Amino acid sequence: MTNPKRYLVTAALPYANGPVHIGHLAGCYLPADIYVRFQRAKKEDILFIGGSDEHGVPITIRAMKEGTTPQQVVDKYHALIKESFEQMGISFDIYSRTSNQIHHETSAAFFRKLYDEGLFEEKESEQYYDEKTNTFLADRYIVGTCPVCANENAYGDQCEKCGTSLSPEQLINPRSTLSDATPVKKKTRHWYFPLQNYEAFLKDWIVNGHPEWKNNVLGQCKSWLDNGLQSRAMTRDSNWGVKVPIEGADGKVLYVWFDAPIGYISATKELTDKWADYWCQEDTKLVHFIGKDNIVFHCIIFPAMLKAHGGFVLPDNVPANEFLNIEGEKVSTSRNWAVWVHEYVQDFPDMQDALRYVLCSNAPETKDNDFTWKDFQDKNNSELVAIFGNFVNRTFVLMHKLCGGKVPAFHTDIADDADKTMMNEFETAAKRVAELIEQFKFRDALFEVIDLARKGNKYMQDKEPWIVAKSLAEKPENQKLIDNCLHICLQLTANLSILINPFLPSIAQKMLYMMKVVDKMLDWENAGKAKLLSVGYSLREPQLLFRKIEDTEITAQVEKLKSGLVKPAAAPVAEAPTSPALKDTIQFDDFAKIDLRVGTIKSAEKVAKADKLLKLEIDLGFEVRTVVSGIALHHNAEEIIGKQVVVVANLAPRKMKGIESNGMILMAEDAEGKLLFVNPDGSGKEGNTVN
Ligand code: B3M
Ligand code: ZN
Repeated sequence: MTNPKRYLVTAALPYANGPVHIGHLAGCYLPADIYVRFQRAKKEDILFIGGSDEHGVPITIRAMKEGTTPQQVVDKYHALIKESFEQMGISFDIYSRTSNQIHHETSAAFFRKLYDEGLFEEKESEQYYDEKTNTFLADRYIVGTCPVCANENAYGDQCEKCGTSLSPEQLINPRSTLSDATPVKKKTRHWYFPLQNYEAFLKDWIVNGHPEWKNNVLGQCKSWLDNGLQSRAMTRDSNWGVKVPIEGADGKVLYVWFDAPIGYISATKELTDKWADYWCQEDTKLVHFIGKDNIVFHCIIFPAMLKAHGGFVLPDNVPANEFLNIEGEKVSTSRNWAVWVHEYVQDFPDMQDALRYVLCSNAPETKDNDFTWKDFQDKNNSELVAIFGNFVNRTFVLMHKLCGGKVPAFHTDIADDADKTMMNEFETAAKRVAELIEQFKFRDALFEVIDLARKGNKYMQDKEPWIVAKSLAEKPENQKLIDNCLHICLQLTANLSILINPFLPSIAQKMLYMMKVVDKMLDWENAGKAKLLSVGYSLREPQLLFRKIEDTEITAQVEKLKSGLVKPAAAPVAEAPTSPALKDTIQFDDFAKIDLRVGTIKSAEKVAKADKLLKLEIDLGFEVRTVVSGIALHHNAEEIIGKQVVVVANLAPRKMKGIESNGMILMAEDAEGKLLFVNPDGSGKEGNTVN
């Protein structure tokens, strides 16, 4: 849409059944926020709508498992999520929740209108039911043995071991994940929305109307449309959710994916009386920011609902992102393989912008991407600190040292090509950044900003005002050269603050403070201008914009991630399994450095004042070694004498409780964490290598 009159931007409503992690930020909230901050700087009329999705099965299940009520679950997580967004500078105009009265009314009225117009099909079907907990079971909540590969924990919709698509009927010994009860079939009535009736409209609207949508989004839409759409139940049997507004529909609520997107409308109503201007006028540009798992709901189902209802604008774009993996593995909330936003802000206070930077420059815009702590450190230290921060800092330090703390004049008579080229860059960069943001290419846009700072560094390095300063005694007229260089660097700094503002808003604020200018300077109309700071204006001392991140901080985070990992529970959880967290790959040469030998334990005794330690004498054939080992809680000293072990024989000696330990023994951990001998049959020859 060219020249919309107003913008309405939404970001997916997170389920209030757990905290948000950095994958959520990178996938949806951060790009939405950058887009909105940019449009605000352009003085566009824009609303940014968010809120918690507080209905649906995951929330009732979480409550059942935690022995609390759904209300307690959503209260807790709504507050936590809202705070995390605030701490990360996600600048919603409203962050609402779907449990609000206004949402229940709005979504019920929406449903009722479609119902009154006869747009639903009412159908009876048999569904699985758990008689112990009195709940109808979605396929995901039924597990049993896979008929293909005999995996005992296959889900009712798919076996994740062999990949076969299943229906609950095919499972051998099906059981409910809620209570272990055998599910029974029970009749139930529901209202179905015939999506197939909207297929022609959707095809035309998406395929012909929006060829500019992102490839990943169009691809998913086309595959849904090509496969043919079907009626979808828009109600569920549950007591948690928006009550179905029809007589005799007790115990039934709206399907969570029916009510949740209407939450965008309810939240806008809650925010402003003028909500209908945004939702019902054709010249509104509606943009939904979401993750890729939400594409069908925002591009097919919700638009069909809006079309059926009538009177609402349809989304102009749905710039969905792919997923962000962590240290090479898929995020898994059930395994706790995630970087939680509320923990990040605790561990790195006042560093919201460092994370915003790394997540944006590494955003999964076109394909899944990986977040690693090492990369976080590298990007922070070598881009933010070394390029952007360094440029601004040097500019301020030199301006105080060589220009009396004031913006020096620009002497056109001696301006050279380098000066002119640099100044032209302001405008070029500003244009490019704007274009890229409009196209939802936030990574590229951010790269342009950093690149401009990089050019600033190069320009200053070439001009060397600190060297020129040494010639002043002989050639006082050289001050003009210094003035020109720092004048340009300062104007560039002002430009950088405008360009970085949508991405790193708190850094932009710090820069404003240093330049002693007000917010107004950040208006996008100023971007690209060569004269933003007035000559003679005195500026503050530089402040450090970024700080370096130390190796120890990174190691601590990696440790935390790995040690917080929850081992898979006996009962399966409704999430795709992932491979275990392995240490970094090593090369064969690294492995070959370790000398492993067979040894026999000759004696063992407890180490005084150390519960866990045993002092072992181990016969390696060629010598007897003393090794101190932390296995005392697992094995009695007497019982292990004569046992064979694998010894790391070339480990550097280490003192433990005053005893020098010369090596280490290898043990295996069982399911309960007990340490077992790895070489139980005892037929090895002492001193032999282990390969
Ligand atoms: N709560 C799913 C999710 O968090 C869902 C989004 C609703 S957007 C209307 O991925
Ligand atoms: Zn299987």
